[in-house]
Amino acid sequence: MRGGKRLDRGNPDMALNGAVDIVIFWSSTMWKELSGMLPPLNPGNMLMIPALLLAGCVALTCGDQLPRTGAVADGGWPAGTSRHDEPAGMDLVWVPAGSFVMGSSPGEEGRQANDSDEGPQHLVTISRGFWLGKFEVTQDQWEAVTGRPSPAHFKGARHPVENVSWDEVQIFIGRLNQSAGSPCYRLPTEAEWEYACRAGSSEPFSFGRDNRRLSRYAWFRGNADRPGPPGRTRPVGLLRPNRWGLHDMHGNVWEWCADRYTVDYYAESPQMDPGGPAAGHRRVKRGGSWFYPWHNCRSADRARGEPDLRSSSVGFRLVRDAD
Ligand SMILES: [Ca+2]
Ligand SMILES: [Ca+2]
Repeated sequence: MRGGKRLDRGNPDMALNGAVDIVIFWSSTMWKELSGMLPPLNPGNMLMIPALLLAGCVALTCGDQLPRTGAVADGGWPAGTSRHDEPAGMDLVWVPAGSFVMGSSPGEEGRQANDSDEGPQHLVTISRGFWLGKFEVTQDQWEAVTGRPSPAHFKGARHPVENVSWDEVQIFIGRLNQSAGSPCYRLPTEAEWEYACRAGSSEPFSFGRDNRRLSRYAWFRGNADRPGPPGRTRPVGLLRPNRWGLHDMHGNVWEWCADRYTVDYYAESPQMDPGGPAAGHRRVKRGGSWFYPWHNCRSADRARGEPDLRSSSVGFRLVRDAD
């Protein structure tokens, strides 16, 4: 059985905003590097500045090593194109191929002393576009696929399923692939997850750097306990999506990724489609949750868990590979 074909074209403005963010980031990075090479400014060498800026713009346009923006169409769909997928009963969003700077700098606001695993920042290329769940997998979807009651601690058909281990998610994916007739569903890699979470932004959050705005996008410790009972998940999709139309990437529940976790992986990961270290027992989870403070919801924050860990803070969303 194949997935539904209903397509909803993405908003080109959302994609363009992401492109502008990346160009600004790389322009400022290039300027910092260039300014470190310059002699002290005086009327004679100030004439160099326009020439260097022009050279920088040419390099941004032509350089093979510089990132393509996340706005480049891939497979014929712009970022944010949505699709309803019948086998999984999920809404999916198209994430186009592209490149981004993964990780955070040591000075990023909110990065903690034990967040050194977010560095070094490095260029990553996602070579193939993919469909990603618009929402975390919900309890009604879990029950439809498994035929069993949701194991979640916080009950609700449209709440994210949690209390599911990485190992149990693999069983869920196996059943879904069986019903789809092909191995098209999987967890995102950690790199795919961060790329999709950022949606073109190089700031700590997909919406920028002001964590006071996080309540508009994420359920986290700062807002998940009011109104109503202390801390809990909320139905998916109640808050604003990122620029590519993905909801709850920041907060609600942490999301399992496919990769194994090691603290120093970024020092050795390949640029093209990194898939995590070859060895290691723990698995990556991303995005923070209703129980965790704002800084754990940053796009670059990394966390890990044993593959048999069950927690009311941890759920997942799925990738469907392009047909
Ligand atoms: Ca989440
Ligand atoms: Ca962390």
